[in-house]
Amino acid sequence: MPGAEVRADVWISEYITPWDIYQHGVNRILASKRTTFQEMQIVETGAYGKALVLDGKWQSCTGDEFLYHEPLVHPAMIAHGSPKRVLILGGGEGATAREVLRWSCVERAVMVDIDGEVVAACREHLPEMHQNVYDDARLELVIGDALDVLDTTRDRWDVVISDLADPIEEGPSFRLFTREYFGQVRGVLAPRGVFVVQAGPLSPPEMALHVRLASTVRAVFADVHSYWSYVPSYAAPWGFLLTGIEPVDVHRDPRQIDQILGERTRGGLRMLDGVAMVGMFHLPAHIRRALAAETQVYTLAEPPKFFGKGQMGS
Ligand code: SPD
Repeated sequence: MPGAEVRADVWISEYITPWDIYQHGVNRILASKRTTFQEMQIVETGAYGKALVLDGKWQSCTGDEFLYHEPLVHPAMIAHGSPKRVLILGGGEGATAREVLRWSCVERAVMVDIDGEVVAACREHLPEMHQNVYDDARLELVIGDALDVLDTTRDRWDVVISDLADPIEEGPSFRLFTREYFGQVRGVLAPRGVFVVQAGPLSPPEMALHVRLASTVRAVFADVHSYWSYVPSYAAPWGFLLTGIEPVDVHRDPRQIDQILGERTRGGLRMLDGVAMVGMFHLPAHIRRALAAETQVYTLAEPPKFFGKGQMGS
């Protein structure tokens, strides 16, 4: 590569499509193991800080995780207004729980992650992400299957957040991107309950997953909104789906959003305020058209098969 100064000896290579690779140069490997459920690495990269990688797929990193976790959490919390009970499905890094517990109205948050080894490794190596959120008495950590918790919980939740690893065929999460799963979530929501899903990339070659997930959520909920945030280490703008038992008002006055955040959170947000949030819900025309045209619904019989491969090497 003439003129380029390449600094790393070890690289995480994430295949974004069968023809596109995003390589992150690694300075240090902090943890690397096969857990009961998946391959896990926690690495320190040169450009984006420390990152969690599962089955070769980049999850989040200290360098830009705020561009993912703030948009994942706060629009749903704002849509509800004063959530007291919040259920987090996934979220092993602890950063989703960190954002939830910024809200002073939250009395109880339960985080359910299937992989205790990943949660333990993140607690050890990624304090920048969890910021000791596990010391907050409002948070309960459950190591278990989200589907079992949805089957057995007697609570009714004001906000449910689906922060799962992308639905690659070999991974543990693809069943949780289906109509059956979204139906189970609906069953545990409180009467004004709100649901948000991390819902895949919105780059032109990859956006089919998102638009089909939107169609799948529409099979269960009446009023579904897509929005996005650009997360540079994901190599694509990232999509989310927001819905609820009642219609969700996403086109608010930015000043009203700032007022809610000012009154009900302890602050500290880096990217999300009223202006930024309103912007996230204004998607370009080609995406809006694709969303309107899609009819495919993911089911347990026909689940999503997201492309996902990666490796670490010299
Ligand atoms: N916390 C789960 C987020 C999953 C995001 N996947 C990013 C993949 C980037 N190519």
